[in-house]
Amino acid sequence: MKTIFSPLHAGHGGQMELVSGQIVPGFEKPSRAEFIKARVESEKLGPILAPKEHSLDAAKRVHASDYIDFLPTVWPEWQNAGFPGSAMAFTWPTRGLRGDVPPKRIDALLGYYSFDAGATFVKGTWDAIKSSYDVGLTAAELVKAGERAAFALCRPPGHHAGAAFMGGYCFINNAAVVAQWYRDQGAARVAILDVDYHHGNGTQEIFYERDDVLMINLHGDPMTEYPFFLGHADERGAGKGEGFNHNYPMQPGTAWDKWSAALEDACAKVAAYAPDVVVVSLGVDTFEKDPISQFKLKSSDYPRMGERIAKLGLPTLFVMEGGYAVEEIGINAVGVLTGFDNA
Ligand code: OKP
Ligand code: ZN
Repeated sequence: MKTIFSPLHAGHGGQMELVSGQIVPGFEKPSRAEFIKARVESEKLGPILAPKEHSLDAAKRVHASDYIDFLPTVWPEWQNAGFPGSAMAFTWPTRGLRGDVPPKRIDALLGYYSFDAGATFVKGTWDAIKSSYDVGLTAAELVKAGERAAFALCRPPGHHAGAAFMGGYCFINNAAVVAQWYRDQGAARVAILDVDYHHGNGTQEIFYERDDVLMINLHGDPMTEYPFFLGHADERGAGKGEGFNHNYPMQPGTAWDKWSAALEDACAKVAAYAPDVVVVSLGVDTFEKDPISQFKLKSSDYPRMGERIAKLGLPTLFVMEGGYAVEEIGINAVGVLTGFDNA
């Protein structure tokens, strides 16, 4: 299959993040995408193409317009304010505070538009976000034009970003953008299958009250795993979306036997829904050696994941999300894709 990739992702680098009371170098770093690209080449997955530029209209179909307009202003405003370091929130409008009045200071606005301190800006961040968005849409167009599948090598990832907030390394929700784009191009139903280790809280929020986008998440139980405040099994959708959101929270230590049983159930739901296209939020942080995750999938499991998804027999768009075991990230992500192609 074809891969869409942009070198502009690399300008989003050098971030620090808060882990267990310490500020440490960010796990979501540029080498992730470079390892994946190198593996796409060495495995001869297919051609690697540059993204086409797109207007932000498709982003505003799933995100609040003011949120999307805010993102490119962050770094220039942070510079104007004379703040050092990377642009990062430090106050959030949680229970008991006003969440409806945007303040007039860039560091405060960052809190207004985020749910954690995990989505930080440096000089090249906006260009990377925009390139990741363009990568997603360009890959989506390939599948719309008749390719069986395509790989959007997105960086930064997207699935924690909600309609009007960033967080967890995510800014624009690339999977949500492409799902909506397919609907706007005439698809009657779209299924999103999120196999990243972390619950895709942003994607769930965006489609929670809709029956035209089926949302399925396999992830670490939020009782003990990030993002903690969404992703429980009883979240089944609301209004006409009731029954169109499915969560499979799993315990630390989960390996292929239990994980693949959840995938089997998820695939049965996707098949029953009969979507026009499947969008896979492809995180490979389920890997046994992932530095921030607790599942135990092995490199040999990823091709089997791809084979199972291929068995659905549906047009499929893979959108890159997480995975932090940098040495193996290419082996595992491209393992899914070759497993799919060879099925
Ligand atoms: C993004 B994606 C590690 C803290 C982790 C954020 C994780 C974001 C994951 N102790 N904080 O879903 O891979
Ligand atoms: Zn993740």
